[in-house]
Amino acid sequence: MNKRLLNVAKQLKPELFHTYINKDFSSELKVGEAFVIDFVTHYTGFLSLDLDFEGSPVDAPILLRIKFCEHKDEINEKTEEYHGWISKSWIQEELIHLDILPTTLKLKRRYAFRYVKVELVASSNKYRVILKGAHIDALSSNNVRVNYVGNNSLEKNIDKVALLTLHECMQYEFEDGPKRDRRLWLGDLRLQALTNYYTYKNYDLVKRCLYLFAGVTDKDGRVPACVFTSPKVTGDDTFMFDYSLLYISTLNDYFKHTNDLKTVIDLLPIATKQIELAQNNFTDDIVNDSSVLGWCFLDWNLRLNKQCGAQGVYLVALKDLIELYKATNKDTKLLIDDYKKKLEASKHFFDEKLGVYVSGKDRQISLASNVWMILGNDFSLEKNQQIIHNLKSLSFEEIVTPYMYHYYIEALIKCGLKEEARSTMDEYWGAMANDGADTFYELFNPNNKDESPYGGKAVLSYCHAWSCTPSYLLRKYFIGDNKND
Ligand code: RAM
Repeated sequence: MNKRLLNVAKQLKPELFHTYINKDFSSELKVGEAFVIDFVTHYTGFLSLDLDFEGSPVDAPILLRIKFCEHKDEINEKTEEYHGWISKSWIQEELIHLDILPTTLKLKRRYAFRYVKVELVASSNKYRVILKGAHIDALSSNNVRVNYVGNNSLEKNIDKVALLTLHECMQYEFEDGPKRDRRLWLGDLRLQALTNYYTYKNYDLVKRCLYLFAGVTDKDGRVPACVFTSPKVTGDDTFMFDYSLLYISTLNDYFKHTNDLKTVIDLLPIATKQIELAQNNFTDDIVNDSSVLGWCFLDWNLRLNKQCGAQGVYLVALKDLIELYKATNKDTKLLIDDYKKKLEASKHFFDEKLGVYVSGKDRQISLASNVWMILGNDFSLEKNQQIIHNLKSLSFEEIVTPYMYHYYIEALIKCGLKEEARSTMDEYWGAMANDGADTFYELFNPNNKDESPYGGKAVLSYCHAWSCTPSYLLRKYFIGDNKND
């Protein structure tokens, strides 16, 4: 824990802006029935409900079940059937007794939702319960509005949904999702920050997050995969090979968009340390494989072998570190030598016959491995295009997160396949938009709507920051003046 670095983060803690939403109505709640309030779009904040009664005096309490849903499919989802491996407590439900009516019930916990399902579980039959109003005190550290962009109504809608996704996740930090996990994760931060540079431009929030990570490295100097900020700032004891390395890329992106050399100089030792520590994971310049879940993230496809993708992430991070060294006039020789060695060793992953990268002892073919190696290598456009082409003729492990789709699109762009990149974006995020998304999801497999790495869908987050990047991709590559940026 580095107090000085955390103090910088503390100084940058943003204020939260409030938006108040009020709905007035008068609706009788009947025992065993549910009333669904639709707030028309997604909010992150505190709910209160006005409740009244008609008839005889309130001679017994009422028991309410209140369920918060980000997506319409959650309304009728049987949450009691969820028995997955991450905690049930993420499910947004409350069971509440109220002894006195009329009253305004103010919920203490912050929720993320568009729909609120209010069910009267029990009450006495001597009086009728009336729901009279619902109010949200919605919160975000963003108060900037941005015009939607896109070539057609689908793209404009994608941009609108992506912008709202980012807005909702901007709280005291960049949260990964306001429903779950409600905390700062490194992989998510990188994509949020990139999108933020082209939209809301809250540079201080990115800087704060960079300092939060810098302040909680472990005893060896490793950047953890995520940070908790309440009740006090604490680094998680989860470390992921790729997430630690992407700290470097996040710092380099920050520098490119702010020119804030002072911050770079301050944080460069921490960035450099991630490359040094990563060396322990290599044998003969090839990343060691592992079967430990989460040793390296890449994507939530649980069948994915991460070895080759991890090598690609290392190369990407090393290239970013070289850029940072150049920007600060530091000697890059050792880093460049290392890049050459690691790239040369990456031939180990290349299957000459198939013309694609393969990963692990079973030589698994996956999109994720090839995407990260394309992003990490220094091959010609044509050679990388050929890899994508070869891959398409084979069957391969797919990807299921908008996070990994983002990197897939970046890889297509790097190969000069801009049209394909754009149509992939339109198709993937468009399918979520057509699925009724107000905000984009943590996970979306167009080929399997029931996909969940957690053993059930009830804990999935439907407003997940790493899915906000169409707002970045559109502005950086596809429309307007920045097209050739
Ligand atoms: C999930 C979170 C987060 C992601 C990690 C790897 O638990 O949703 O967004 O970064 O996985």
